[in-house]
This record gives sequence, structure tokens and C-alpha cells, in this order.
Amino acid sequence: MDSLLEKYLGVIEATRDKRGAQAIPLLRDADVSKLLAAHHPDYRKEAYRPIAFGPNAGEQTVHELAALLEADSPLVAKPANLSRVDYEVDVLVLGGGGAGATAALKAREAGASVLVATKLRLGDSNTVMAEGGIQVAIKEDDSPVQHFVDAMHGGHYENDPRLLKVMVEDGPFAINWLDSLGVLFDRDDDGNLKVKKGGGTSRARLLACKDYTGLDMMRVLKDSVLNEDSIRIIEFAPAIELLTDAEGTVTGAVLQNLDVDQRIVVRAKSVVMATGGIGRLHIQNFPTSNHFGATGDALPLCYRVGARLAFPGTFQYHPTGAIYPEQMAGLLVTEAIRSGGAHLVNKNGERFVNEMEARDVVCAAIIRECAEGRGVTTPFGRQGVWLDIPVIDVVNGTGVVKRRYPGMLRKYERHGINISTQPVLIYPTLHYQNGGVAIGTDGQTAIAGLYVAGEASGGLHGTNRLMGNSLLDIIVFGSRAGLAAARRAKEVAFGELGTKHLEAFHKQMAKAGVKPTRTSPLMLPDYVRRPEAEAAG
Ligand code: MEZ
Repeated sequence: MDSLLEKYLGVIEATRDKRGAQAIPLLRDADVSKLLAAHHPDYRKEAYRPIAFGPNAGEQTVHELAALLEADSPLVAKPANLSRVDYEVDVLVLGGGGAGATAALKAREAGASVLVATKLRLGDSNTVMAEGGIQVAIKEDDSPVQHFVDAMHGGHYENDPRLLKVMVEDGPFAINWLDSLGVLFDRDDDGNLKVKKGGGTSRARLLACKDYTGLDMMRVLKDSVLNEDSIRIIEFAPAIELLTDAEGTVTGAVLQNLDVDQRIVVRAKSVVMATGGIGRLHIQNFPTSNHFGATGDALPLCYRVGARLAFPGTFQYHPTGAIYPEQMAGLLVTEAIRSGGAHLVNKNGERFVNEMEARDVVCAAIIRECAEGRGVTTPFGRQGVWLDIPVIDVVNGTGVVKRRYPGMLRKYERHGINISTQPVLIYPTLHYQNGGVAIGTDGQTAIAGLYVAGEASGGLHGTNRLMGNSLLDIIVFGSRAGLAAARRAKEVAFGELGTKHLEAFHKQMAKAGVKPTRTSPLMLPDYVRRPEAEAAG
């Protein structure tokens, strides 16, 4: 057995019965506020600064995002030849994850010609990284209203209520659609959909495909896109700039072919931005649960054409990211495991928070335990606490962990750890951007021709998203954005392709005294440069 585990296994096993009998009450709102202010990373003043110019000028965000927003367009150093148009389509979808695939399918269904351009391969996205489930109110004891109330409370009442209303009400239809496409949601022996509870919710309303829900959803969405012959797909071609006409309407985009150093010019009547989140920016040096391409590309691209961001300063640090073994650092250990009864345990064998609090609360409590000396240090110097997964089998009978969490079991097995019998070490991992581009209920932005769906958008989740609401978000708003983009395409002609918006952007930049030293979007994480930067101090 591993020496780290050997040292602590005794205390974890010896305290299990006592811990199991302990009822930890949910914190009162006033105590939640205190805990967050003291320990949640969103409250670390030194990690934040005001954005220097643009639609969100003066608002606080993390240094990493501010730098992206204030960086220059790659087209300045190397302009694209806009007179040679490579593709002309009704709807250009940027991003090949769940939101992008849904938008493409719905736009096509509505009669639009569609091109999907994606940075990596179709399906490479945070959608496939979402494990525990999708929230939707479908059971008799539940309702969209109850779902709305839970999400509002979880988001600290900052959520845009118009967006949230649409999501909870469209939810059951979204599930019907996924079911009809072939998503294999877990069912009981009578064939009824099974539900479980997520953190911060008053009802069990998570539908799941074991512990690989997002992966199964993406499987069918991807197949559906591939089966739709008329949807064109370009892989390894991220967008590097949006194109606009003289009125500032979005009329297309320039893509970068990653295989050969070549620009691709697309003219479109509508553009749906669905490029996902920002985890690979490793905000505040956190490890991340995100996929390799999650570099927040939508944010600078939309910002440069004048779109405002909602909540640019709030991020989700998923409470249970793996920290040991080192090769797994940042990988998600699904919340479904806490929902199944696992305990969070400090080095003294004590539980210290109700495991079913909302994510930001659990995250802050774990950080507090480590900051106050009750954490465990890994051989690589990471601090964390134990997630006692074996207690699930102790309480429910041998084999439950294996049956419910085959994905987690396999990930740890590769490193010689059996989660049915061995607790694992965890610490918060950067998981989700709560904020993003401000949208209306059809994914429309304030910029004509530009729609945003999924994690790239902001407002729906307030300042803290609840588990499973992202998988619902991508389907509901992917659909709405795809349909609205197709409707617009029927009503407008193709526009001229230009970069006049960059002139306005540069004027604001100069007025703020900012001299850009880099370009955005980042496209790929800069791991190669990181050690040099650290060495330089
Ligand atoms: O919504 C999520 O982020 C999710 C389902 C994550 C998880 O813990 O499994």
C-alpha cells in the first residue's frame, strides 16, 4: 500500500462509524457569506484588477482574463485576405462541444446551411468532462419552479431570472430530445428514469449515465452531427477574429488552420459562439478539470466586437479535484460521489462541512481546513483533504462504488488505487467560468449577428453554478441559439467582411494607455512557457 495512505488509513477507518452518525447541518446564509469571504478564491483581492477599457471597463476580473481582454488581435501583425472567402454559410458555429453540436443540429433542422469550426476535434470539450449528471425537474415531487428556486439560491440570487426561467421550463423537452437521440440515462428496473441529488438542491433531479453523463451526451450529439451530411465540419481550426460590416454587425470569422499555417475566411449571416470555458488559463495557478482547448476564446473575441461580459470575475472551483497521484492533479472526482454518501475528512479524521452544500461553500471549507493546518500534504507539496469513498460500500453494501462509478474506478485503477477500498486526496480544481458573454433568452448578444451558447455565456448561473445545470444549459441555449441564428439567416443578406471594430478597439486601448504585448485568443495553453516565467520570478 502507498505510504501516504498507510499513514492515514488507520485514522480514516477508525473514525468512520462516528462520522457516519454525525449530522452536519447546512450553514445559514450569514455563515456562508463569512466562509466565502474568508476562503473562496473569488474573494482574493490580489488576484483581481479592473479591466482597463471596453464594455466592462472598470469592472474587476482576474489578472489572467484581464490580460486576454486587453490583448491585440492576431490580424494586426498578420492580416487575413478578406477578399478570398473560403466558406459562405447561413450559420457558422464556433465550437464542437455540446452547445455547438446542439446549435448546429437545430439550425440545420430549421433549414439553414451550417458550418461547424472547432479548435480540436468535434466533441473535444468540457461537455465530455462532466460526469455526475444533468439537472431537470421531471419527478412528481418536483417542478421547474423548485428548480428555479434552488438555482437562484445556489447562484446567490445574482442569476439572470429570464435566462433561468427559460432553462428550467425547457428542461424536460431537452431531456426528451436527448432521449430520442439515444442518450442512455440510468433507469430503474421498471424503466423509469433514475434521479439523484446534487449539492445545494432541495430535490433529487439529476439524471445520469453512471459517472460519464457528459461523455454519453456528446457521443450521441457527435453522431447526430456526423450523420447530418449537410453540416460541414472543419476541425483544428479555431476562430482568431470575428468579422464585421460598417454597422458593427457580425458577418463572419477568420479561422486559423492549425495543421498548416493558413487563415480560413468564413462569411456567415449568423455566428454562434460556443467555444466553452477558461480552465486552461489556470487562474490563480489552480489545476483544472477542463479539456485541453478550454482557453476562454469567446471572451476576447466577443469583447473586441463590443459585447459585454456578465460576471467576468466569478469562477467555479470544483471542490473535489484529484491531487494525488500527481499525474491526476486537477482531474474531476465527480460530485455524484459526495451525493452517494462519501465523506470529506481532514487529517484528524473529522468531517468539517455538509458534503451537500453548494460547490462554492464546500470549496471554501476545504481551503479553510488546509489553511488552518488540518490538510494533508502530498509528496509533490500539494495540500488537500480525504474523500472517504469506501464508506459508500460500508453503508450500502459491497459493489455499490463499482456499479455506480465505473469511470472513476478506472481512472484511479490505472495508478494502483482502488476507490472501493481506498480514500483519495482532493482539493478544489478550476472547473467552470460562472460568467461569460451577456446574452438574451435566444443566446443573442447586443451585437447583431452574434449569438453565444453554453459556458462561453454568462448570467444564467449567477456567481455559483449548481451541479448538472451546465449540461442542461448547453442543450437549452444551444437549441435556442441555433434556432434564432437560423431564423435570422432567413431574414438578412450576407454582409461585407471587415475589421472596422478593431479600429474602435484600438482607440479605446490607446485612450486607456494600454500597449498590448500579446495577442488573444490564446488558442492553446502555454505550458511550455510556464517554467521559464516561474524561473524569471
Ligand atoms: O455540472 C457539473 O459540473 C458536473 C456534473 C460535475 C460533476 O461533479 O460530476
